[in-house]
Amino acid sequence: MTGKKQKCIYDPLTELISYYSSFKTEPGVTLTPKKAQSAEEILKERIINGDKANINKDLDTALKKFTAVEIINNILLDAMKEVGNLFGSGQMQLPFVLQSAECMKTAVSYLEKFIEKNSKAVIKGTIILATVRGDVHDIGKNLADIILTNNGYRVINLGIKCPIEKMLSAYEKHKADAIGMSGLLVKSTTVMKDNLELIKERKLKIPVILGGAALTRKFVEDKLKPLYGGDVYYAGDAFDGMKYMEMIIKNKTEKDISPFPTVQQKKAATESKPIITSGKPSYTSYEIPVPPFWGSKVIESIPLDIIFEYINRAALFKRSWKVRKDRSQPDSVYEKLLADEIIPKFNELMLLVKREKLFTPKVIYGYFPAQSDGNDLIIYKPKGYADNKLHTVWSDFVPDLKNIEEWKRFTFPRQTRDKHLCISEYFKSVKEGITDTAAFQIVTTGSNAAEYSDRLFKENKYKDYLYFHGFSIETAEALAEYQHKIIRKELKIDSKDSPDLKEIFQQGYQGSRYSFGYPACPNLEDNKKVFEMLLPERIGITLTEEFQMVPEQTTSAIIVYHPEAKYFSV
Ligand code: B1M
Repeated sequence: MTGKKQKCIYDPLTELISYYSSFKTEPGVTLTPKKAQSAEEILKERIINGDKANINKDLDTALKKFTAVEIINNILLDAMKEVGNLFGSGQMQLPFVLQSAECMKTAVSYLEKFIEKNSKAVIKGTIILATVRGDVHDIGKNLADIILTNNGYRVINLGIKCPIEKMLSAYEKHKADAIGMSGLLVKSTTVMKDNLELIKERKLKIPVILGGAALTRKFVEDKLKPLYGGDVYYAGDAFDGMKYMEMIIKNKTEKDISPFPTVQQKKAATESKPIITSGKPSYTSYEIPVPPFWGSKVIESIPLDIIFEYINRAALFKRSWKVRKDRSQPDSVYEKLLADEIIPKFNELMLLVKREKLFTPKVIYGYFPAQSDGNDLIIYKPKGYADNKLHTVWSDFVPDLKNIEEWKRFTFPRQTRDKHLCISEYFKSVKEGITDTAAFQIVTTGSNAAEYSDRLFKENKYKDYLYFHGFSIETAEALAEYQHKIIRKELKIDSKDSPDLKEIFQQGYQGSRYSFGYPACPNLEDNKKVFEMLLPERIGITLTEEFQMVPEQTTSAIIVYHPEAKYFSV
């Protein structure tokens, strides 16, 4: 021994890591050893696998052979195209698409400093993207942004609640190629229609891509396209958005090639006249439950572990994270994906949220004397009560017809088909001369969740953004489910609860929870009355001018205990 430290040339740990790094490690994919690869192949594979760790090293190697622009255009974008194909054919799930996009973002950010000034070769086109006026939903728009940005497009993301004037001036300022409008509310489809009319009125020829849950391809093609006259496309998902962006850019150079055959304007279906017959169900006898208190109260300390139990995992995985079983693959592939990635992510999020205090669950709920009057539901308050006492528990109050007065009146729509159902029918009527019990609730996971979610998006942590956002909204839903359970318990009707949580998610209990804006009570404006009754500002919830609640992870509902009350749509 010389005393001089020898440089270790064989490090077993490094050897082990490098051995395993030569295997694909994506869940559900068979491990195959690599053959010798070129710099291009390595980069492509990294993008497809979403493997961004130390990607700079491989980019440096590639930079010896290609310019930064060539790497982006010919290697990275090509790999992203492959990612799109894998997604389209059901072989890649959304979280992994976002992981690839994240890797792309890292690579492009690194290459930016090597791109010569004035070189615009990497921008395929520019789109102005926004959620329309009155709508606060941004996850769909942001996913479209991520996919477009990381496939070579410049996206000017104007955020939520965006007026058309702002979109138009951004379109002009950035010399954009198209406008993308997003929106989840039914109302947003009307706003989109108004926006298109305004663009037409101004004789501007702007290609428009529309997306969001309330839209259908049929509506866009049959109603909006003929009205607009110009290019307007329906994007069912983020990749659809990109497909149409490609078409728009292509059309710019090859004029007169319409991506769609001319849409025949169809005659509007003759509207069936509503038949106003009573949908009163033939009730089996039941007792009107007496609540433990009248008025409303705030609950602020709900253990997160209890709420997490009520998360509908199937909805979280499929609806929010878009992780779905692909029929062309054996079940074992999906099960492996769940075991290797999805369940661990779910467990990790529960720990993260608790550790970082990202959710502050709060509830306001209450019980109110009520009676139906045709399609109306009247909510009563104690006669002569001072306003400042209304938003509390009404101690020593026992309602009878003499000591109550009308406070709020909801007018619920009635089905014009099937059983002609209407929510009001589930309550004793004014004619019957008996007061009934109605429960209302507003729950939230708090504002930290929305802030944290925004941060992840802004920091380009796309995959984490999708996971966290989905987890936060499904937790809000879980809290609503949990609070509904408490109400059933307090009304002593929980003996009908299914012991199986999966059945609880399918209304395996007595009664129903109807959220305002959903198909049985589609009028979002009713949220205003619920706010006046429960005063959720007390727990930091506010209502926008379009009757949406802030924070985003909030829901409101009326709880109907009637044994025959179940979901229906009008
Ligand atoms: Co509620 N909600 N919700 N909700 N929610 C909807 C939106 C609703 C349509 C359900 C229904 O009635 N069937 C309905 C609105 C109906 C209306 O307008 N009247 C509704 C309602 C009423 C409500 C509440 C008012 C209920 C209540 O509490 N009273 C309430 C409001 C909350 C508030 O005000 N803060 C509420 C609450 C909630 C939760 C919190 C529980 C949760 C989260 C909501 C959220 O995302 N912030 C929730 C959820 C999960 C839904 C559904 C089920 C799913 C929404 C979602 O996250 N989709 C939704 C019904 C549905 O969509 N089926 C519903 C995933 C998202 C990634 O998809 O945004 O469509 P999306 O984007 C896609 C594509 O559309 C496309 O690409 C995206 C990625 O694939 N795309 C584009 C979108 N924009 C694009 C632009 C492009 C290209 C592609 O340009 C290039």
